[in-house]
Amino acid sequence: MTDTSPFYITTAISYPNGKPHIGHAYELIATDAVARYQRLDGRDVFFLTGTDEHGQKMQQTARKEGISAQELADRNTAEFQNMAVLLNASNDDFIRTTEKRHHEACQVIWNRMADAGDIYKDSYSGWYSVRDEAYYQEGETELRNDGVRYGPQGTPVEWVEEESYFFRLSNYQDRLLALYEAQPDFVGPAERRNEVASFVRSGLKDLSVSRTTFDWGIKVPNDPAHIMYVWVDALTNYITATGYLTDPEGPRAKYWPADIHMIGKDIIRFHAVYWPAFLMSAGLPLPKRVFAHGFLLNKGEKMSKSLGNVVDPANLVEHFGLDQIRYVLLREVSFGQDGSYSEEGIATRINSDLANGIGNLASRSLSMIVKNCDGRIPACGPLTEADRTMLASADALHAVTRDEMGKLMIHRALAAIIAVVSEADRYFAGEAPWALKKTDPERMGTVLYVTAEVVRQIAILLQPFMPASSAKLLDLVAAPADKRDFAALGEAGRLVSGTPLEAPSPVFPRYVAPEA
Ligand code: ME8
Repeated sequence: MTDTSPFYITTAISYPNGKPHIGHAYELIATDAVARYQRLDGRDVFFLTGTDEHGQKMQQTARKEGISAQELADRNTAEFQNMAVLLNASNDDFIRTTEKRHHEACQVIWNRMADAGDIYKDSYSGWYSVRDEAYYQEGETELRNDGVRYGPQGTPVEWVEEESYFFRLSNYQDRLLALYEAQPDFVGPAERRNEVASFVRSGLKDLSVSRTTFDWGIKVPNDPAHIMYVWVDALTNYITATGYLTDPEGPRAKYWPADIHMIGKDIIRFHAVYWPAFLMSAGLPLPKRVFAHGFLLNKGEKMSKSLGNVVDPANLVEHFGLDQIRYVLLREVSFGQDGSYSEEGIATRINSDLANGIGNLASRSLSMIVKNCDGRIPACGPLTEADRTMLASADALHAVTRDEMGKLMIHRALAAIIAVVSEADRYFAGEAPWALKKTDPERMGTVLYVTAEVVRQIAILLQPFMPASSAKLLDLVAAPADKRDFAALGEAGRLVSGTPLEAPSPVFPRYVAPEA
C-alpha cells in the first residue's frame, strides 16, 4: 500500500552572517535527498529551508562591515537562496525569520508559554557565546592559556549581565527524559540521544529567553525593551512555515508536527532539549524525530576561515559537476558521523561508481540494443535462473532503500543500489551478449532486456540523489514521464519490448584532473 500521508522535513536555518559553505550545502543535499525519496515514494512532502537572521552575531558582523543587520541579512540570504537553486534543492518554501509571518508566530508561541506560567522576569548573569548564540554553565567553559574563556564548542564566551525573561526549563527535566525513554527515535543517531539524555539528567536550569543589550530581533509581547533570545525565534520557524499557529485552517497546517528536523551535531541541544520543552509548554505537538548529521572535514581538518580551507560549494560543483558532488557526499560519509573528503577521493568515487559503474553499464547495454535490435527494446524470452536472480535483486531495492532511508541511513541506501549495479556488471559479463549475437540472437535480446530493465530501476531509485543525471538515464531507456516514481518500480513498470531507443549519450563522463 502506498503511504500518501503528509511528510514534513526541515533543514536548520542558517545564519546569513557570511556566505554558505560546504557544511550548509551538505545538510541541504542530504535533506533534499530524503525529501525527494519520500515524494517519489508517494508521501505528501513539505520541505523547508531558510535563514536565521536575528541575534547578536548578525548585529556584530553587520557593525564590523559598516552596514545594517537587515542589509547583511538581505545580501547573504540571497547567497543561500542561490545555493539552493545551484544544488537543485526541491524545497517547497524558504523561510526568513525577518518575515512578518514569523514575527506573528513567535508572539503566539511566547504568549502560550507565558499563559502556561513558564515565563518570568529576573536578571541573568553568566557566560554567553555569541558565535554559538548559546548560554553556558561555568563548568562547561574553560579558561585557556591565551587568557580567553571558551565554551564546549571551542568558541569564546563573554560575561553577560542583564535583565531578562526566563523560561522554566527546570520544570521539564522529567518530561524530557520520559520523552527520550518513550520515543527512542526522537533523537538520532543513538550516540546523540545518549549525549542529550545525560545532559538533561545532569540537571536543567531555567533558560534566559530575552535580551536587553541589543535590539536586532523579535520584540517580547508587551515589553518592547526585551527582544526574544534568538533560539526561541529561530526554532519557531519550523512551525511558522506551516501556518499551524497563525493560519490553522490553511493548506499547510496539516504538516505540523514535523517528521524530521535535520540538523548538525553542534545544535542538538537546542533541538532535542529546548525545542520540545517550549512546545510542551505551549501545548503543541512535538516533532517526531531530530536527526544530527556529522561535520564535514576537509582532508580530516575542521574548516575555518583562519585555516583558509573553507570550501565554496559553487567551486566544487563547477569543478566536478552537481550530481557528482551530491552523490559523493552522500555515499562517502556514513550519515550521522563526521566525514572527511578530499578532491582525490571525490575523483576516485566519480570514476569507480558513476563512470565505470552505472554510466558504463547503461552505455554498453543500451548501445548494443540500438545497434543489434533495430533500435528497439528487444523481446524478453524465457528467463533463466540467472535472469530471475538479477531481476529479483533490482526488484528488491525498493524495500531495501525504503528501510534505509526511513532510518536516515542514506549512505547505506546508496550502497545497496550500487551493489546491484555491480551485480548487473557481473551478470552482463557472465552472459556475454556480444558472443550470442551470431549464435543465439533471441537469447542476446533477453540478456539485453534484463540489463536495460535493471538500468531503468536503478535510474528511478537514483533520482533523489542525482535528479538531473537520473532523468537523463530514464530518457535513455525511454521511461514514460508518468512511470518514473516508485510506483513504477518492479513488475509494475517493466520495459515494453518494441519501444524505440535513441543511441545513448554518456551521462557520467570520467573525471580527468586538469593539467597542473
Ligand atoms: O546553527 N559540516 O546556523 P549555522 C556539516 N542558525 N554541517 C555543518 C558544518 C560542517 N562543517 N558547519 C555547519 C545555525 N553545519 C542556526 C540554526 S535552526 C533553528 C538554527 C550545519 O549557519 C550546522 O550544524 O551555523 C547547522 O545544522 C547548519 O549547518 C546551519 O549552521
